[in-house]
Amino acid sequence: MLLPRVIPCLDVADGRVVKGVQFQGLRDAGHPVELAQSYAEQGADEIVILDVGATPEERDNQVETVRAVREVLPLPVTVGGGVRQVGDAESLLEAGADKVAVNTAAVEDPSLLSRLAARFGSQCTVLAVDAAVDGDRWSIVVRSGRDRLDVDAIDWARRAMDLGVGEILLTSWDRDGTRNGYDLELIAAIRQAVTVPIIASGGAARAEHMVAAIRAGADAVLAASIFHEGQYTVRSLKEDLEKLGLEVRR
Ligand code: 0VR
Repeated sequence: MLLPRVIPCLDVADGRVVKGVQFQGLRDAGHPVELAQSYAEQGADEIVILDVGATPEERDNQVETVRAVREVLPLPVTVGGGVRQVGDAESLLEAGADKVAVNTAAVEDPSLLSRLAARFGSQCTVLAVDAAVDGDRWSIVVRSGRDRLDVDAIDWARRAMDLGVGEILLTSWDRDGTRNGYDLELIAAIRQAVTVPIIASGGAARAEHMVAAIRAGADAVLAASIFHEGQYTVRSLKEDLEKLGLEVRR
């Protein structure tokens, strides 16, 4: 059993880290390079940088942000947001990203996933699934939560794995920014459906939430709010995880 990864997430718009609730009400949370550097110093295992801006210009900014982050830290970096074609992924990987996460563009054209995996390898190809509770199932949301589609999130994750995806970044839209804990049923359902690693995302407030997500089947736990608002450092959270009996990477 691999040791679980603790992954801070930087949602970036207009060159600044932002944070909201259910992708709304985005507030400034700092500078991406400075935050990435401090999280690395605190013991983060990996960083996710999500471009949550809405414009093509943001995509160019994102490449520069990745380059600047890569210059100051050696950690694995996954980058997502606005990746629409192989060329977008290539620019980000060339700038120093290790993995690229795709959501909306893959829903519109699932073959993008197999083309990314064929070109760069499955280990670089991450499917971002933003899932919202929809009766007794979960539907996917795209375009930064603006559109909810009649697509079952579990079926979509399974299909994406068959298309060559190497990891699932699983965000609960309902839990995002709420501090109510991860959607454990969603994690368990996706765990049943895929054999690739799952990064749980959305809702983390404390170590207990992360332990529950790992026990539900996640291989890694992502958080944004609690790190940006300073309640915890990555180090203090890892100490809490160890007190709860969860062995983590030093
Ligand atoms: P918390 O740990 O609950 O703050 O959230 C972790 C994770 O859900 C967020 O960092 C991020 O994945 C939310 N995603 C999106 C977005 C945030 C703002 C706008 C758009 C998106 O499209 O994923």
